[in-house]
Amino acid sequence: MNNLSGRGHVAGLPAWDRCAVMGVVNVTPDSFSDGGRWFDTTTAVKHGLDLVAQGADLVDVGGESTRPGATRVDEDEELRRVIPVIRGLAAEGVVVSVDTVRASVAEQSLAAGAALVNDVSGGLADPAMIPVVADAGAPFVVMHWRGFLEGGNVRGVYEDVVTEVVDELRARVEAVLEGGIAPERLVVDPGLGFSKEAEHDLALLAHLDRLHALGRPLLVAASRKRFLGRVLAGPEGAPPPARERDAATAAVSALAAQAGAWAVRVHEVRATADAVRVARAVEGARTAAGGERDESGTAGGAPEGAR
Ligand code: PMM
Repeated sequence: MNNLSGRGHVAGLPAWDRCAVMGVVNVTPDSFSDGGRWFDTTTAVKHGLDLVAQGADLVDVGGESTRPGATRVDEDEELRRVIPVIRGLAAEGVVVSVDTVRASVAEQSLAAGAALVNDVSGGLADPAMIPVVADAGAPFVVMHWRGFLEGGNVRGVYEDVVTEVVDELRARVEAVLEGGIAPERLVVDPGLGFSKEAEHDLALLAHLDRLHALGRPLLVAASRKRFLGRVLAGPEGAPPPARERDAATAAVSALAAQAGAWAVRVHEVRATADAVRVARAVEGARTAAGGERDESGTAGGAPEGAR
């Protein structure tokens, strides 16, 4: 199996011929990397449109921070934040995803024009989530999640992080399928930074091929996360602030695209849009070179599943 075989297509969404770019609009006062910047509806819609102009293929709208230690917002407030933004972006033809762990928010977001439900709990936080998404026939992101963090990273203990994340995600995929969501609508996500230390995130990025074994398109959301701060700081230094991690984020986007990710979720779109396009061009050149060698009878066939 070549390293591009995982990309795949998600039923109900456009088919992109490269790793897609999901731009983030956090309509929150406290998201860890961009909290407070896009907090009112007009600013948030404009920001989403700017992300599309910069090369985003879809826009992920969230109204509740999942940052460790963040206080939960109530349902009414979450709805008040996200629904008008989703409506505004969908009216402009943007492919919108809603980032929520609440079934009621997912349901109303889909009614307002969202095309995808991105649930960082993979359906664990709200038992009504899977039935709602199944009934709507919507695509669904299942992220690896061990619960909201209370009082430190107690759940971030692993003997073999890659094996455990793959096994736990497989169990969630099975539960979601049993709940009636169609397999062709599922996306999986290793949940970088969720109950994970920097070395765990890096190990997962080093082994995206093992996540492809789940047989579903893969979303990678590394943008501005803590592990990038650690990498950039080195062993002794202080991590740069979240907004100074965008070049590092674009580097991960190129690596994830090359490893066959279906999409990358990022706050700063332009550099990542360039990164995935370069990765696509290199992939095309590799395919062409493989084809030429094929004609001369000296190499194997074109990569399976690469398109
Ligand atoms: N991370 C965050 C929010 N939503 N969704 C998915 N599918 N995967 C993630 O890793 C993920 C997510 C937290 O980041 P933010 O608060 O900076 O947006």
